[in-house]
Amino acid sequence: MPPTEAALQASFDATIAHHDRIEPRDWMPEGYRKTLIRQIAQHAHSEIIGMQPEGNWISRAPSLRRKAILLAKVQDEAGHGLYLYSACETLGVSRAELVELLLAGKQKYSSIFNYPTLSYADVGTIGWLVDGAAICNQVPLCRTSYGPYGRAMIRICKEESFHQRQGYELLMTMMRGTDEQRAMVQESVDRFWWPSLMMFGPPDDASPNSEQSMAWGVKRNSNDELRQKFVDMTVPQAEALGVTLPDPDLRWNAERGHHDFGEPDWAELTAVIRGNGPCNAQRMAHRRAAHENGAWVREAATAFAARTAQEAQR
Ligand code: FAQ
Repeated sequence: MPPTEAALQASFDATIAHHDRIEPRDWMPEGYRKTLIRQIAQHAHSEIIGMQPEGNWISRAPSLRRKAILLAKVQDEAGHGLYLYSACETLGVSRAELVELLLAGKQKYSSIFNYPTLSYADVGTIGWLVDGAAICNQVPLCRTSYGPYGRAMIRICKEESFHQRQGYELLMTMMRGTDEQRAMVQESVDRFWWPSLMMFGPPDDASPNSEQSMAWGVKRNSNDELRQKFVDMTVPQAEALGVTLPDPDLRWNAERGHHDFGEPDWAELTAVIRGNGPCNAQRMAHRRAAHENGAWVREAATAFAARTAQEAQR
């Protein structure tokens, strides 16, 4: 006799309670599957759309060395997108369907990639702050309860750490340069600081998904916990760099053992998530055009795979 739904649920609950992993072959509640598809797809889309702001500077990198580094980083982001789409496919949804949902505006990508990159210092700031925030958020996801997602995150986090260091090294080099270069770095940090804090999502009391996602072990920490961790990690790095973080309320609180900091503009985050950020329309138009221009590659690859399979059968 097949196990009852109650028995399957009990076995799922026990796996979660033991911090063991749920694997694709295991029974899982529909809500758990949907939450994972939502979060992993959003993450995958973020990696692919996230190639655009930095990709903007590949043809204008200041030296061959910087160009090679930037090309490698942007290629890594494409790779992260692919690992994540693959992890998502284990939940019974195809990559083609996920891309359609993104293009139809039914799935999201990270707010941070809707801000423009106005100078080469932004390449460094994205590495330092945006990859830094991504690492804070993603290291705990290596222990997420869904096996394929956690395993993809382990590999991604290793590469993200390298990305963060390349950004910091670029900014450090600029800070050791001319007054003009130092001003470029400060101006870039001023623009990216608050949007980086918004990457962690709305505050906990306005985060509809956190409670259930944490109960299922999909998320291991709340949005505010991770935001605090990021601020505490970044302040000493800013001091070492010699840049100011644009928050008059930022100070060490000895009692809490953490930095206090100002409130991000949550209305801005809502507007950006709803599609009204500075670059939303541009990012989606570019993604749509890339998808359409790539149609012949997908067709050719599919035809080649079918022919190879036929030949193998013969
Ligand atoms: N942007 O209830 P919550 C990278 C949405 S790193 C857009 O708190 P949740 C690396 C949220 O989806 C960036 N939407 O949601 C890189 C939900 O809407 P929904 C990607 C946001 O899921 C670096 C609603 O608001 N990282 O790409 C944002 O529990 C450099 C309510 O929010 C990940 O995706 C936002 N910032 O927590 C690449 C990490 N925040 O779906 C290139 C994995 C919230 O119900 C260059 N994801 N929303 O319609 C997560 O950890 C979580 O999904 C959160 C949101 C923390 C982002």
